[in-house]
Amino acid sequence: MSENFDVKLDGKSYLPDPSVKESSWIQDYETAYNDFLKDPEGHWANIAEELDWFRKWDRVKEWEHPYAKWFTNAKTNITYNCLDRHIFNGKRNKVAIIWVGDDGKEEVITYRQLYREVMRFANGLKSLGVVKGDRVCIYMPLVPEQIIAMLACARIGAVHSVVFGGFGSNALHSRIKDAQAKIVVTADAAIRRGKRLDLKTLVDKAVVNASCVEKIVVLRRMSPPMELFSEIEVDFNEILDKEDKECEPEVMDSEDPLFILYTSGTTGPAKGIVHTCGGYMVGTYYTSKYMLDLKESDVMWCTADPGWITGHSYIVYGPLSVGATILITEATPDYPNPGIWWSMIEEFDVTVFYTAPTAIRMFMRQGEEWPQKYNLDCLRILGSVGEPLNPEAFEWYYRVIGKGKCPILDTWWQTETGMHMITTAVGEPMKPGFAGRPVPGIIADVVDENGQPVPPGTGGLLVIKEPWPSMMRTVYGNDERYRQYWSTIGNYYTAGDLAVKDEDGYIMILGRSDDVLIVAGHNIGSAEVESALVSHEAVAEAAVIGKPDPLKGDSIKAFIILRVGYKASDKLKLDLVYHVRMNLGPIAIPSEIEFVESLPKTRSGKIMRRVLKARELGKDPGDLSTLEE
Ligand code: 6R9
Repeated sequence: MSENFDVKLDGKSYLPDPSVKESSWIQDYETAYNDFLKDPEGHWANIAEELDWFRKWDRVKEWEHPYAKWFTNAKTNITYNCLDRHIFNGKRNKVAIIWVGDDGKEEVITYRQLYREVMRFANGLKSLGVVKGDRVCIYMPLVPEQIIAMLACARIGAVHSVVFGGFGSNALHSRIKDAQAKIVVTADAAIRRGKRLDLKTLVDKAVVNASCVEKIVVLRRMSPPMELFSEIEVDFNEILDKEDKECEPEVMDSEDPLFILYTSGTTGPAKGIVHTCGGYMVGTYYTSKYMLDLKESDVMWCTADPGWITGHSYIVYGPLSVGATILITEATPDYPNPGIWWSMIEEFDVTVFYTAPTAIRMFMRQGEEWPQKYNLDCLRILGSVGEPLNPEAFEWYYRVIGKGKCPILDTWWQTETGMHMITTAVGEPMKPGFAGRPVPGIIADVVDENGQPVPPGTGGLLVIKEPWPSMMRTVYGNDERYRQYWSTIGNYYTAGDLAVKDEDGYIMILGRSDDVLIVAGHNIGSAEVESALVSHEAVAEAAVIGKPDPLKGDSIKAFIILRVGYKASDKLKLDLVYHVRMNLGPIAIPSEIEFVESLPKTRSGKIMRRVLKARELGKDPGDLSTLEE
């Protein structure tokens, strides 16, 4: 099928100032990539050497398709690398976390304080009977205690399963049961846009018929404090206070599980992705340092929630293992006004900012005047993740936020991959619309259904050809599902995304393969048509689906959110059709356009096209647990 793909690559690129490259950790992408190719295991061993281990590995990699082991028999603890190592290297008083509440309240936590809190909570968990290998479900708002709970689990070898605090009780219930969690750590409430959202009542519902749960630990933030009734409920701060202040890190085998994380599930029921201690640690440390170019002096703000892989890897484990300062906030991007995030960048001197295209497009819709009110000169690096960063959004981000001086890293990766896989290293030419090239250490390609590479400009399936340290090890309780990832296309890891490569090896992501449109025998990625629509001045966001058409196979229907100041009209519809025709050609023209106020998205901000399609065709949309209300 992929032979029919014809993607327009216009070859426009941006070159950052040479000083960016000179001061970057990676220095030169091509040299780094070629060095990796010459000695793949040496590449990973060198990175692992930068971290602390209780015992070094016997072998860097053992690979028996589709099962990989990395840093065999090595012993470590990821919290040792995120905390103790900095404490013993003169950075006790360096700020680890800056937290800003929904109401503007602030908390600043040094590495020493974080280290102490983690050890105390780890001891608290032990006092509840938690031992190495037990699963602990963390269902919390974005507060420092959420990170403390994650690190405390890792400290004692308990496997955390963080469930995003915006999920409802059904989603929480199924995740608790699937992981057979012994403990649920939660809070009385989250605060969003000035409103209190009860979490504890949702936990109460979720634990009905989940007999695995022995205790519920509740962080009480509100006053008067919520009463704790049954004997299974315990107070977060009480278990902190009772215990011993020291907690040695559990000696973890490199291949011991570190966490389970359920995927965002744009296309089906959630899967419990399992990551291990050693490989995940090396992968997130490596990409935080060499891709995001993170230095200890940086203030990194990744706007995800730790409840997603982006938060696990680039709020918690990556930046803390590098020793940077992280900013986290419970504040939403447009409350009390759409300037709130930019004001925080100015106020806290954020240097590395990492967000999602959905947020960027939301800001574009609000207009440039909001970011222009603030001084954003502190920014050094900008990142994007989660969906294709369409050229229009790239250019806005580059010009309005980065003032034309910050490299933009459009990072392609997945819950399953644990770390960045494809991006444009800092200092390299950036091509709007393209994520970039494989991270040194990764062999990625675009292939047809038989696993044969397709020529540049031809669309195909994105695969990873060789194992990497932070790859998932299994799907919890469903190893068969894991094996499918490595057996769909040849012996490669199949990501489920469509992509196209250009002559320079840059990869553009065209969308999920389930969202492909087949119009008159031509394959069209949903992202291509959406990008063309978003490049029209009136369009803030677009989602397209294929509707069965007796003549064409699929006919394209587009759902459009307009930018502030534009009105829906038939004239505008015609303009949009003309615009797509000029950009992509007649084949990609939407036959129907509907103006909408919002689009169905996952709680992590990805458009759920299958929901639009099911609605449109009057079919069952399938699992909706990840759908944002
Ligand atoms: C990190 C994360 C993974 C899916 C992935 C792809 C999409 C992520 C992207 C991107 C285009 C990017 N995706 N980053 N598409 N460009 N830079 O989002 O993990 O929630 O597991 O989603 O997200 O479709 O396959 P996850």
